[in-house]
Amino acid sequence: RTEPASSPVLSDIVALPVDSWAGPLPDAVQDKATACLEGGHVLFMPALPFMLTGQERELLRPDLGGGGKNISYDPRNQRLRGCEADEATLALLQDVMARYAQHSLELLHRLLPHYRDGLRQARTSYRTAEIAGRQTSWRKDDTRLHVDSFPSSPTGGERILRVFSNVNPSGAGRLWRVGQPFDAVAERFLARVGRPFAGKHRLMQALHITKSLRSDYDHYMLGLHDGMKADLPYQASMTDGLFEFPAGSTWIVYTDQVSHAALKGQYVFEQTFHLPVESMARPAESPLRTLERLVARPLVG
Ligand code: AKG
Repeated sequence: RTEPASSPVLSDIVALPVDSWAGPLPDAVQDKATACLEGGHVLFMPALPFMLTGQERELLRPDLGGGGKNISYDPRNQRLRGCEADEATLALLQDVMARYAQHSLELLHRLLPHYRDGLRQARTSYRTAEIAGRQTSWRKDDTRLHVDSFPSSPTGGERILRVFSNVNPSGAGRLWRVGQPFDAVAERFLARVGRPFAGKHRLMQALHITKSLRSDYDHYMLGLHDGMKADLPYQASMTDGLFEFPAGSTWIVYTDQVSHAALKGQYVFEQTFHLPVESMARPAESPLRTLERLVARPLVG
């Protein structure tokens, strides 16, 4: 880690002076953003709120998500999923989500211009449920430390980069825990993940368990995700790294690299992006290259 070891909690969170969704940013801010993000830090913009208009504030209702984790929006086809509401509310929500998708794309273009050609925008989500006390299976329980990996949507080694904005109307923060650096997590959990049997990835695709062919990389990443969440003594031993993202703030993080748990909070917007490892300034820092070093063989292709 590049930050001083004397501040173990804040060293994972790097504050940036970004206070608008548009307009140029100094080279020094861009360079710091790329280096810190790729080095496994969370970029925290305390003065960058995602604002809702008066009417849009009616969307701050827990029942809108129908008890699910996400209302999701696909900017590629403008489809909304996971929301139970009348036509007018759905139209309003669609506008807000499209605006968040647009704002977060512009923000990444300005902050990380180097990524522009490689960046692929995926789903936008709106999370209306209070995290604390939510009942889920252990695998879906995001209050346990984990790195992100999606069982049905393999990335084939591409990065998972996410932008979050806390829009809580009563000022409540979103409480996260940030865990060990990726190489420490990988060294600890990789040995427990068995090698996939020959033909497993094709079989899972044929059975529609995965939407595309899973790579060995996806297999190991899912193994880390599940291994971390299933290991309760490990979870209990990770007591540091708490950070509360205040209402009105925005943060950006490689969630496939930074082990994180979301412990408490309600009402957040989130936008997911993917990026090929080759588009990074330092591909050697990626989970793909780290895992390949540990298993001493290529994990995709
Ligand atoms: C995840 O989506 O992987 C989480 O851990 C949840 C983060 C959040 O909603 O704050």
